Amino acid sequence: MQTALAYLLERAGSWVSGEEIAQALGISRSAVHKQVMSLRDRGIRIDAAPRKGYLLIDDDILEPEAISLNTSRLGRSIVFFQELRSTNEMAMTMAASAVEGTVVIAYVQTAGRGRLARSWASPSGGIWLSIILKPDMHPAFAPRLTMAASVAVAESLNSIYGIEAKIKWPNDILVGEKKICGILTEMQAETDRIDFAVVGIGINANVDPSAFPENWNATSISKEVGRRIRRSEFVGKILLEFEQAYGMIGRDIESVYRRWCDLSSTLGRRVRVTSGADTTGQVVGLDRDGSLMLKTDGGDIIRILAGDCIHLRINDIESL
Ligand code: BT5
Repeated sequence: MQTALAYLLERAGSWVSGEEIAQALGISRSAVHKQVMSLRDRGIRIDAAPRKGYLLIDDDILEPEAISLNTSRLGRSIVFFQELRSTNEMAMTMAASAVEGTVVIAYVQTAGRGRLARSWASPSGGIWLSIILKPDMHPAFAPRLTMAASVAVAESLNSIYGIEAKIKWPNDILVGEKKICGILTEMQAETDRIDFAVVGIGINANVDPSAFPENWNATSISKEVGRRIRRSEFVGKILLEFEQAYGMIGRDIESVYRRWCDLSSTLGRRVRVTSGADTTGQVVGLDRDGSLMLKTDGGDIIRILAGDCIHLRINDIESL
């Protein structure tokens, strides 16, 4: 236990005396008081009352010391912002001099970005974070970073909240057909090696999806589970799952690839893929490099490395 905030979080909802915190942290009561005052200055709502001590009012906070970290490298450095244009933009700027595993996180993004210059709505209540990576990897394998992140998020949604999340190729996490998370991997690379990569993860956590345009077909964790979640806990879980998956993709892709296929909502579907031109057909496979194998309506089997994909309604898997 290192900070008053971490201690108060553990006891969220109850009054905790300054004496108790001071003892647990091995510091003086006035040092505890100082920490609490500075937390309040940062906008964290903590009540204080004589004889009762301190009470953390809102436990859904994302300050670095609140995040439940069990990782060995990822998130050891967390750069936190109340508001930022985009965590990916910031992470790309910082990456060259940052240590691998640095995480950039913000409560609100004012210019959150999706792929192909699209924008990503990032109101307060979501999880908007980016992870800086320095993988010893050929740029052609970069889609594996998105693969690992997708598996980490989908499995975490499932294991913590019982949400049956699936992966829509190439970078969405869906519940049913509704988007709960989008992933944006960007990198700087030479022809044969990646200098650094940034994996951006946007999750509609405690967000009301009815505030978004209907045609986005969005959902959120709070909508799915019917209550607000504690985001600090979920961020810790995703970072742990991602660290494990990331550790595997460099040497043995098989386990992550298998889980990615099992979680795919695109495999077997009739889709329209836009990658330059539009192609309609049936998805007959997913490959270890992250590509999609499409049996076109003309009968050819083609491989698509990147693009936008729309799931079409008729789901005829008989011809597989
Ligand atoms: C993505 O793009 O899905 C990648 C989104 C990545 C966002 C994270 S947040 C942290 C990090 N920092 C950033 O600046 N970005 C990353 P794409 O597949 O292009 O989907 C974008 C489309 O999703 C938009 O055109 C909208 O239709 C829809 N959309 C936008 N905001 C959304 C939201 N919050 N929830 C669901 N759908 C959304």
